[in-house]
Amino acid sequence: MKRQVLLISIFCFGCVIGQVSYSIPEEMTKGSLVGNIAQDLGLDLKRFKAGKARLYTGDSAQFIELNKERGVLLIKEKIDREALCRHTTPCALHFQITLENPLELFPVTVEITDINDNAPVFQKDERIFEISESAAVGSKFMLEKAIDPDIGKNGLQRYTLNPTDNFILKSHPQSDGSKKVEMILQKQLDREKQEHTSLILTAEDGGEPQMTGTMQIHVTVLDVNDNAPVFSQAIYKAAITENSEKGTLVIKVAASDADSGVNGNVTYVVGNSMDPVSKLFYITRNGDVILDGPIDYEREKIFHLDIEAIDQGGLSDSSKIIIDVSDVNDNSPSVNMISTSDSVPENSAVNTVIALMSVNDPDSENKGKVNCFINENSPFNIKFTSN
Ligand SMILES: [Ca+2]
Ligand SMILES: [Ca+2]
Ligand SMILES: [Ca+2]
Ligand SMILES: [Ca+2]
Repeated sequence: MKRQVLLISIFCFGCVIGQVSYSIPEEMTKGSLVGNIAQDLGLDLKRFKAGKARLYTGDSAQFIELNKERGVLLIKEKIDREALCRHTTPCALHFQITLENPLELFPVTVEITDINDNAPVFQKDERIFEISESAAVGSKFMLEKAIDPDIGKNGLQRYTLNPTDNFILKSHPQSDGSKKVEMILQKQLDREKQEHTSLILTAEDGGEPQMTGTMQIHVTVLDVNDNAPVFSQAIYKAAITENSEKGTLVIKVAASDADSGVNGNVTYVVGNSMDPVSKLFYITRNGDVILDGPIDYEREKIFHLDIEAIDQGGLSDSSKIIIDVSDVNDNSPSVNMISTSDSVPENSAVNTVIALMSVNDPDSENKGKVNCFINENSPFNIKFTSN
């Protein structure tokens, strides 16, 4: 740094006697050479010493000192252009070299040029946004500006935002030369796909080497109820044994809802309360379908139960449960006399019908199969007229 500064420090504008200007970069270290003032004023060192050469700054702070013996101007105190001039250009120090016997006065100007010694800086490291997933494309979100106290191309040049999946940057030049920065939604957010996004806003200056400042932008996507519950199956199949007790679990059903919180909170109901079937079953919060009444295979062998899943926002899905009732042997065969004869003549022919009866068992298959017997020693026999 020191060496580079020394090399570029001196500019003597034509060396007009009586008026000297130098141009030096800011931040030169104490003791660095600003200019060979005696030579540039065309004076020899004897005159400098005899004339008691002095540097006069008036009231302003003295950043530069005169070395009378060598006839040179040196840095007395490191100069920070940003502190000295802020955004004013050009930034210059004005002072006089005075001599006595005879009295002479030489104005000197030292222009302080900018170096890129400041990175753009954001006031905060991060910013949090909470944005509804229903926010419209084109929605704008104001971002904080960065500050770079350097000037010209060493000052703030542009902003970038990464990644750009959902948001793009837009900056508007302001009257004070700064830029208003907005983040614009360019693709709809979807909480169900991505609830949190982190972006990096970078501010760049145009210096060499370039300096940058960054800020983290955290976006939390707020949920809206944009998903209905969905049953895991369009049709469920279940089986239950008749005469099962109240409270028996028939089947477990489930519907999922991609939303969060109450938007995804699903409750179940048995559909169509007008249907007597709906009185026989109920569904718990967990989707357990529970028997709530008597079921009799002989009365109903199959149930079609309509069910619904509803979220707190009122979105719903429906499904069906087909419940097969299985039979148990809960009926004894019954014998019903259809007609009987009060008496039978003793000379009745063999195979004369003397009584008609029906035998019935409403249970299914083998459980309903009936065998009929009659006393072996009696003169009567049983014949089947049908199944
Ligand atoms: Ca600077
Ligand atoms: Ca800068
Ligand atoms: Ca929902
Ligand atoms: Ca949602």
